[in-house]
Order: sequence, then structure tokens, then C-alpha cells
Amino acid sequence: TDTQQLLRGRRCILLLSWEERYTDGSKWRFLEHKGPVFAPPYEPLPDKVKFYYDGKAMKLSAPAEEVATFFAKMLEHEYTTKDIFRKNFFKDWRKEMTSEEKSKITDLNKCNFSEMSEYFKAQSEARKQMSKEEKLKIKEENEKTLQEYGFCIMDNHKERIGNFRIEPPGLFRGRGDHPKMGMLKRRIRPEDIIINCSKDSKHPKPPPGSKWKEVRHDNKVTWLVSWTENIQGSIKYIMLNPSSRIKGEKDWQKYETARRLKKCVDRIRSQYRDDWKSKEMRIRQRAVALYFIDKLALRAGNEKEEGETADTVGCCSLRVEHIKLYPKIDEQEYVVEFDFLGKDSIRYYNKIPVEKRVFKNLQLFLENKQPEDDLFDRLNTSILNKHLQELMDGLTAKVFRTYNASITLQQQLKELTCPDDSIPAKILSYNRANRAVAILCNHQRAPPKTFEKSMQTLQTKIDEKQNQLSTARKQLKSAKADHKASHDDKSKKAVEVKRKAVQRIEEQLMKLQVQATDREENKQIALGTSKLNYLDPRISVAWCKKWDVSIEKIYNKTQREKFAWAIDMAEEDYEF
Ligand SMILES: *[C@@H]1O[C@H](CO)[C@@H](O)[C@H](O)[C@H]1NC(C)=O
Ligand SMILES: *[C@@H]1O[C@H](CO)[C@@H](O)[C@H](O)[C@H]1NC(C)=O
Ligand SMILES: *[C@@H]1O[C@H](CO)[C@@H](O)[C@H](O)[C@H]1NC(C)=O
Ligand SMILES: *[C@@H]1O[C@H](CO)[C@@H](O)[C@H](O)[C@H]1NC(C)=O
Ligand SMILES: CC(=O)N[C@H]1CO[C@H](CO)[C@@H](O)[C@@H]1O
Repeated sequence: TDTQQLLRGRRCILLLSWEERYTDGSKWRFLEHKGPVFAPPYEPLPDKVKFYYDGKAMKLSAPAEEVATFFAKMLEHEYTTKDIFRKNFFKDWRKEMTSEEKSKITDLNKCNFSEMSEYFKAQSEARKQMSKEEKLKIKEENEKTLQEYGFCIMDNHKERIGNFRIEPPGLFRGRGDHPKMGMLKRRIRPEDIIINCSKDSKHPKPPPGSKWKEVRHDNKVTWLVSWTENIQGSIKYIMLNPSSRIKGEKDWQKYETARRLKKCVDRIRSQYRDDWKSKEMRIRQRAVALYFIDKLALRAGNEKEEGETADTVGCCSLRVEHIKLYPKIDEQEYVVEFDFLGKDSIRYYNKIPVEKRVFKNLQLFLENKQPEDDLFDRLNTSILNKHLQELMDGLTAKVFRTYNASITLQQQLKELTCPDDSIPAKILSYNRANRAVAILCNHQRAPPKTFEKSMQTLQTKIDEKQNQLSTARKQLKSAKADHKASHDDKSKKAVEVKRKAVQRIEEQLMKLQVQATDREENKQIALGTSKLNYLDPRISVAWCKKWDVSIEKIYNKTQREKFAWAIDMAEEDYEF
């Protein structure tokens, strides 16, 4: 498969990379690629498909017709009823018209695109009805394009390129009520394109008769192609795929740093515990903050708090009003209650017992302060980060999160996986372990709007399956009775067939029930963020190998590409 092809050789790439890292700050020495794949040129409509203005058929010039087709393709979408969308579209469309067209077509309400719209609907219907051979042919053509344009050579490695196709022109949609919706997203031409490659490489050729805007050789950046898009004026890039060496290596280093923390975390912990007794207030505050970061996986806090509109905080910027101290509550001693808005304005709420010394220190920090005062008045993010660097090279608050998330995943997997479980039950255990981490990292979400409905659908399926099962059981019972009466081979076979049917339905039912449990438990938890950013993929890969669960059940396609480095180098030194 695709992915397997990509993975080949990954291990040796990573083992080589330490000596290939350049000391002069450059990202590559050699970069060769074929440039982008442009959107196919516009194909004029057949003559029989007419556009009507004010009830009369009218043949449009090719540029005006092309833009009209963008609108026609969206005709059934709510967008085309919105005033801003219509206004922006009409203004941009008129720019593409000949002067004669401009003078005739003055009111969008008099334009009738319905034949065009019908034509495109029929075309998309025809595409769905294509024969196997036709589909295969398209697939082969895509594969050929991928082989030609989808890879580049960066230094000594062939790397997959992310999005080498340039988006076709169309009408800008934007999110929500974007003021620019309906504007014409122009066709990108070779003259818009800046190519980045090395001087000594074979430069990509522009399509015949055209020229690149510029060819440059900047090895401090990793993009291959860039252009400026006309709606927002933002710069677009073609870059390497996340599975590429440069990106994979960064990811790998992150988890290696977390592993290094594992080796020295005991030393760090005993040091901050000593520091709780320090004579210096700033050191005590630093030590308590570090304890929170370690124990609660809190973020350090923003470096640039000014200019932030949302009032979100991290560990260093906690204020007096964000915590409450209870010397004794609910049978527990020394309890701290946290309640604040963290990153992306997600509420962090937690009530946990802490060590006595931490509690006493917190009481001290709170003395003579107002609710809006800083809890740690002798500490800020840069001081804390500097201290972390001194404790271990590359250490940040995030490394504690990564470390704790990864080790928690490993412990949970070990605890939750039963060797005798079926594959679906094992996957449920994996998701539960993943959820434990997401809760630790405070990755909550609002239940999806479709939640109730999709649960209902699933419940209906379960009910149906249950009915099927009782029918199948009855049939098995009567087949057994028949066999008892006749004792012939035919009835014996019938019993076997019915028994298998019952077994199969039982398995299907179990799968559905596991799915329902999983979905219910996942209602308010977002698994993606921790999976993508905090969990060492090597743990998941090793778990899959150990229990013979295919990796596709744990990671989807994008995730498999991102973690290609880990999938290939899975180590066996995890215990589950
Ligand atoms: C648009 O044209 C089609 C014929 O192509 C016609 O059936 C339809 O009624 C017209 N719509 C309007 C709103 O005039
Ligand atoms: C990870 O965080 C949890 C929750 O606060 C904590 O109880 C646990 O000790 C931490 N584990 C490690 C290994 O740091
Ligand atoms: C943090 O505190 C130190 C020492 O008080 C100070 O020099 C530094 O400017 C502060 N940094 C920020 C980002 O406030
Ligand atoms: C894979 O899962 C992530 C969530 O973690 C999602 O954002 C992404 O769209 C998924 N990709 C595919 C190809 O399904
Ligand atoms: C030399 C040069 O033009 N460098 C530019 C390359 O692209 C980056 C953006 O990725 C710019 O920041 C550099 O200025």
C-alpha cells in the first residue's frame, strides 16, 4: 500500500539524521522537485447548455462563462441566497465580462443558471455511475501524477510532498458570515508561483509558454512552492508531507526529550521538594509552580500575556481568585480547588489534595493579597522556563505533559487490556486509556450536536440485532429438535449452520454494544489532541503489535502518515 511504500527506509533515515543535522542553521543542502500541479484548464460548456438573461438565451464569452459556472455549481447551496455573497460575486463576475456583456447583464436577479446547474448535476451523477474500468483508469492517472509530482529529493532522501495540487478557481466561501464570501478566488497561473529549490538541482519547468514569477534558493525554509492568494492576500505554501524526515524527526525528538525526563524526574522532584523549604520566596514559588506543572500537567502560561484579549491563564499567571484552600474537606486534608480559564478559554476545574508543605506555602503566598493579585508574584513564565532549562536541556512545561501523558497511557494500557478480550473490546480499552490521558490534559469538548441522534441510530441497530439473535436462537433450537428426531446427516448439518449464524450475530451484537459504550464515554472528551501531540506513538504501535490489533484501528490515514517514523521503528521494550 501507499503507506507501506512511504515507510520503507524510515528507520535508517532516523538513525542517520544526527550526523546530517546542519550546524549553520540551514534546513537542507539539496532540494529538487517538479513544481506544482495546476488545476485543469476551463472546458467551455456544450452549446446545448444555455444561460438565460431576462428570459432570453445568451452565449457568454469563455471567461464570463467560467465564473458563471462557479455560481451555477453552488446554486442549491444556501450561500447563493445570501446578499453579501450575491453582491460580491456579481461585482467580481462583471470584471470578467466583455464590455458588451457588461452593458447587458446588469441585474443578477435576471440571470437564470438553472440549465447549467442541471448539466453539472447530471455530470456528477454520471461520474457516480462510471464503470469499474473507467474508475480504475482515473486511479491509475492519479497514481502517475503522484509518482511524478508527489515526491521531492531533499538531501539524500526521497520525500513525499504534502499538497502538490493547486486548488482550482472558484467562489470564496469563508466561515460564518465572512464579508468576502462570493468573491472570485482566481485561477493560479505559473506567473504567480515562486519556486524554491537548490541551485544545483534540475529546476522545475513551467508549463509551455509560461514563466515562473521567481525561482529562489532559500535553504533556511522548507517550502517548495509559494504564491499569494487573492482573497485575503495570504501566502500559500507547498510543503513536505508530515511523514517527511524533517517533520518526523521533530516529533521524534519531542518524545526522546520526554524519555530523558523520565530518567531525571526523580532528581527534579526531590530538588523542588527541598525548595519548598527555601528561605527565598521566589524559589519557594518556583518550586510550588513546578509541582503543579508536574502533578497537574498545567501549562506554564503565556509569554506574551499583554495583547491577549481572552483572559486565559497558565500556571505562572494564576491569580488569587483562581484557587481556594480547604485545610479539611470531604474527609481529605490540604485540598486545593482550581477554577480558571486555560488555553483556548477551556475551563480548568480540579479539586485535589496536595502535600502539607505545598498547602502551607500556598497560604503564605495568599497573605495580604487581593483576588486579582498574582498568586506567584515573584515568578513569570520566562523565569520558570529558564529554570527548567537548567534542570534539563530542552525541558519545558510541555515536556512534563508529554511525559505524563505517555507514561499514563502505558500504565493504563497495561491495566485495562485483558489478554482474553476480543479485538473490539481491546480497542475499547485503548480508547479508555486514551481518555484517561485526555482528562489529565483537560481536553474537553461540548458534546457534538449530532450526538443524541447518532446514539439513537446505534441503539436502533442494537435492538434489531437483538431481535435477529433471538430469531436465530429459536431456529437453532428447532434445528436441534429436528436432529434429535431424525438423527440424519442433513439435520446435523443444519444444526451446524444455525449454530454458526448465532455465533456470528452474537459477535456483531457485541461489536455494536462496544461501539455504543465507547461513544457514550467519549461524549465530552476530545481524544485527537492528546493522540496527536502528547502520546508517544511508539507506545500505541507496540501495543498494537503485542495484541495483534491492526494499526488502522488506532490511527486514521493522516495520523499514520504523521507517525510513520514510529510505525516503522516500533520497539519491543514496553510492557503491557
Ligand atoms: C430558467 O430557465 C428554465 C429553462 O431553462 C425554465 O424552466 C425556468 O422556469 C427558468 N427560471 C426562471 C426563474 O425564470
Ligand atoms: C501524572 O499526573 C497524574 C495526575 O495528576 C499524577 O497523579 C501522576 O503522579 C503523574 N504521573 C507521573 C508519572 O508523573
Ligand atoms: C520576568 O521577571 C524577570 C525578573 O523579575 C524580569 O527581568 C523579566 O522581564 C520578566 N519577564 C516577563 C516576560 O515579564
Ligand atoms: C483523522 O483524525 C483526526 C482527529 O484526530 C481528524 O481531524 C482527521 O480529519 C482524520 N483524518 C482522516 C483522513 O480521517
Ligand atoms: C530569501 C527569501 O526570500 N527568503 C524568504 C523565504 O520565505 C520565507 C517564508 O517562508 C521568508 O520569510 C523569507 O524572507
